[in-house]
Formats: sequence, structure tokens, C-alpha cells
Amino acid sequence: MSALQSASAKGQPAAAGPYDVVVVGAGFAGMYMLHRLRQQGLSARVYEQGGDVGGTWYWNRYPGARCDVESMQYSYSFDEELQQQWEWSERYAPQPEILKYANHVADRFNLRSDIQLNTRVDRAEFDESTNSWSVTTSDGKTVTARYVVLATGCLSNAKMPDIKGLSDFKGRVYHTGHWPHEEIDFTGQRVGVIGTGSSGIQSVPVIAEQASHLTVFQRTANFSIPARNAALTAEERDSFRANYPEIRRIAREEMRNGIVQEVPDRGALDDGENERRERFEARWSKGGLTFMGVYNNLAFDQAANDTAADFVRDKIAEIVKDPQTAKLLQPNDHPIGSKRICIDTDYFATFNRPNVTLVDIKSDPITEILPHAVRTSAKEIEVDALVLATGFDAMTGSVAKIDIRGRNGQTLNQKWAEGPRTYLGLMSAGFPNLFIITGPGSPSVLSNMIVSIEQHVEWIADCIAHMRDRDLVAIEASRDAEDRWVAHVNEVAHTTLYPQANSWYMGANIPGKPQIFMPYIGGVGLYRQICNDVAAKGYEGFAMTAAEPMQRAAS
Ligand code: NA7
Repeated sequence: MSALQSASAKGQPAAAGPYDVVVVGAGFAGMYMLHRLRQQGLSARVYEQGGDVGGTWYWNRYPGARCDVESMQYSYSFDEELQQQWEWSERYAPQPEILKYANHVADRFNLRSDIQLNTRVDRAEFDESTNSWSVTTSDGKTVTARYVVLATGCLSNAKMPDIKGLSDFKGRVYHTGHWPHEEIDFTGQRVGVIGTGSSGIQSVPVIAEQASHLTVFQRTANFSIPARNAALTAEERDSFRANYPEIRRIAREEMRNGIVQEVPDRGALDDGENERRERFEARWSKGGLTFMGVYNNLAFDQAANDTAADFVRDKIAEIVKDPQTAKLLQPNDHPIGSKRICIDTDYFATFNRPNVTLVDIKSDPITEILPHAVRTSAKEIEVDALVLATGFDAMTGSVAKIDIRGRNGQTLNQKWAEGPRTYLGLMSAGFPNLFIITGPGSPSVLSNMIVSIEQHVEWIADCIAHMRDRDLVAIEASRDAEDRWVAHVNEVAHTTLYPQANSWYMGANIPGKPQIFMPYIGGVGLYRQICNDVAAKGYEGFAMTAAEPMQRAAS
């Protein structure tokens, strides 16, 4: 047994380290990672910058926040009793319920004793002489650990827009990704929402019900499909529960995005116009993300994609009464689905309300925020409060905030200056014993995140067990394997229409960020197979280092 393993084996919570593993983040990834490591008798310390567990669902408390994956599928599968017992109330769980679930998991599996809240990891430095990491946290302490696992989330670094005068605004300013914990009531207020991605689209209808007037500042119109959210019936819940093993297996192995749905047997142009319209109508009525699964070529073929995009544009024109507003709300600069499609409740209909105005800031850009108003090049709009639904520095943003130093003192930010480089999304060459959960180069944000999280946690836990069983002390992605993987991720992305959009998948929403398609689009089933094959071949593409004889003797 190594010194790094001794604390947990004595059955004591290791308060001061050293630890086998430091986990950064206590969202769904960090919590399950901790649970698995403990099951393997390893000591782990989780640092979480938030005041409680839950990650994304701790921060994103904005009105109307909901998951866009159905709750019976957006849930852990690793514990049979948990999935049988938890009662999801609605088809799409609202944020407070998902946060309650995260807290329930923390309590149920007794995770809290190893999670240190309100603590950021500021720095992690690899010591080549001991093959371990030195991790410095915002409370000024430094601990060592054999491994570091970044469970920092893909959408956790909220992006404030760089708009002149924003700091002089006299009313309150809210970012959807940093929403206050207290109830915010906009009753009687003139509110401005900037941003019409998923967060804007979810919050606008709810804010419109409270505000005396709501102005939505739209730079890019987005495709959105009705959620058709509803209470789950006991029969629906029971049907999932009875079939969970098979449902979970299909999600993991057979679905590209980890969400069980009907699999299309044809492309959009294989049907005539009437039949195609009927199929789109059926999916529109059903609602939800699976709209894009109606045909098998919407992500690949522009002409096929156009049929779906036209259908949604027509729907917008049908719903929105004012033709000029409808036109502005019709997306026309990217293929449908090439930005994550949004799921809404009454978003487009909200623009029929007398107290809601749409301002197109593409043709009439915001020039300045004044103490009581938003000024565009053509007008001044008085507002009492501002909601910034302006998104995140996605996938790499939270990792980039940590000063991570690998071999020869190279920082991860230096290495990723031209865009993230990983092998399988799990590790980056030059940074031994540093794992990333749902990192760039893995399916992550293109999938049901919990499916991808569980797969990564289990792969990492198995890898660490493999190393421990063989007295191996370091694992590192080889440059060759990484180069090949990065090329593959790119190649697959460019067989699709995704790179055509200025999306956060591409880093396009952050000025100066390298524009590279970050997630792996090959699908979760294929990706899992690749990861499993790599492990079965003795972690092919990874170099492993054995313990020095001295270290081994001490074990
Ligand atoms: P998104 O999807 O990145 O949306 C951000 C929105 O904010 C989008 O409409 C942007 O317009 C707009 N934006 C960003 N910066 C500005 C500035 N400076 N001025 C005006 N408008 C701006 O973030 P969300 O939080 O909505 O959703 C993120 C994911 O969370 C979502 O995909 C789901 O997976 C869950 P743009 O399109 O860049 O022109």
C-alpha cells in the first residue's frame, strides 16, 4: 500500500491529505467520481467552489430553468435503488428538483464529508519526482494527490458581455448562470434580457409574466422546439422503472446522444413533401430534443436540414402574430441543430404579449448601457433590471481558470493556446495523472451528460484500479495517440453541418478563442466502444510508469 493510499484504508476521512485523488467540482461528475473512488478504497477530496453540491444546477437558478433531457433519462443509473425510488415530477425536471436530487445523492451516499465547499482549486502542479500533484486551493492550503480529476463542468464559466457602461447600470444585473439564491420578483419592473440561447428562451416567458415590460435583445435567432412539458404519470414512471436496465443499455450503446428515442430509418428527402410534413408535425407535437431525430441525415445533409429548418420557420410564422417580429425570430444563419437546439414553453407566443418587445441587435446593435437604459444605435430603451443570458466560456473555460502545470512546468493553457488537445477527451499529453470528465474531444455536451459522466467516471475508476493493481504510478497520453485523436475528432466534425454555426461548440462565442469543434461527434455508443477497446488493449496510446523499487518496497 502506498502512502497515498493509506488514509482511506484506515477508514478515516483523510482531512489533510495526501490523497489518492483530488476531484475538482461537486456536480454530477464529481459526486459520482467520489463515490466510485471510495468504493475502491481510495481516499479522495473534492473541492467545490459553490456553496453546495449540484454544479450547473446549483448556479443556473434563473426563472424557467429546466433540463432539456427528460428527467427519467437525465438521472444516474449506477444505483438501482436510487433510480427505482426517486420520484421525478415532470417530463423535464425544473432546476430546483434537479438540485434536490443532487443533494439527495450527496446525503444518500454520505458524500459530504469528503467535499469541501466554497473552495476553488487555484493551482495544480505535477511533481515529476514523486509522480503526484500538488493542489493549491483558495483557502491557501496545498495538498498532494496521486491523481487529479477535473469534474469542472462544460458550461460553468459564465460569460459576461463586454458592453460599454454595464458597470454603471443603476438597476440590478443578473447573469442566468450566476442567479441569486433569493427569489427575484420582477413585478412592476421594466426588464431587459440580452441573449436568446437556451437560457434566454427558457427565462423570457416566465419573466414576461411578471415584468411590466420586457425587452428581449436578440443578436441571433435560435431554433426552438416546444418542450410539451407535463406532469409524469405513475404509469410513465413505472414503465421506465420496469425497463430501466434495457433503457439504460440502449442509451449507452445504441444512441448517438445517449437519449433513448425512436431511430429514424430514412433521410428527409426519402419522403415526399406531405409525408415529410406529417413526420415533422408528429415530432413537433411530441416536443423535445428528439425533433432532430426524425430523419437520419439532418445533421449531415444541407438540403435535408433545410426541410426541418423551413418547417420550424413556418411554425414561428404561424405562432407569432406580428409578421416583422416573426421574421426576426426565424433563424436563418445556421443549419438547424448545428447550435444546440432549444426546448421551450411558449417562447415564440410570448412575443404576442403586449408587454414584450423584440429588439434586433444585429441590425441595431447595443452601443452602451446607461444608468437607466440600454442604448442601441437607433434608440434608448429604459429598463429597471437587466438579465444577461449571454452564455458560457464552454468546455475549456473552467479548466482554463486553474493554473495547471504539467511536465517541465508547461501550463495547460499554454498547451491549449491553439485549442484543446486531448486523447479521448480524457487526458492531455504532458499532464500525467490528470483526468478530465466530459472534456473536449469526448461526446459530452452533444449527449445526455449523465450518460457521458457515468462512462467517464467508470473508465477513470477502472484505470486507477488497473494501475494500483500493477504498482503503476503514472499514466500519460502519448503525443501520437493524442494527435491521431484530435485529427479524428476534427475529421468527424467536418462530415457534419455543425462547424458551419458560430456556436459555443466551436468556441465562437468568446472573442479570441480558437475556433475548433470541441466535442466528439461520433456518438456515445461508438465512443464508449473505443474507450473500452483502448483499456482492453492495456491502455493503448497511454504510457504507464512503474513505481521505483524503493516505493514498491514501502507498499
Ligand atoms: P448560449 O447558448 O451561448 O446563448 C447565449 C446568447 O447570448 C446567444 O443568443 C448570444 O448571441 C447572446 N450573446 C452573447 N454575448 C452577447 C453580447 N455581447 N451581446 C448580445 N448578445 C450576446 O448560452 P445559454 O446560457 O443560453 O445556453 C447554453 C447551454 O446551456 C445551452 O446550449 C444548453 O445546452 C444549456 P449569439 O448567438 O452569440 O449571436
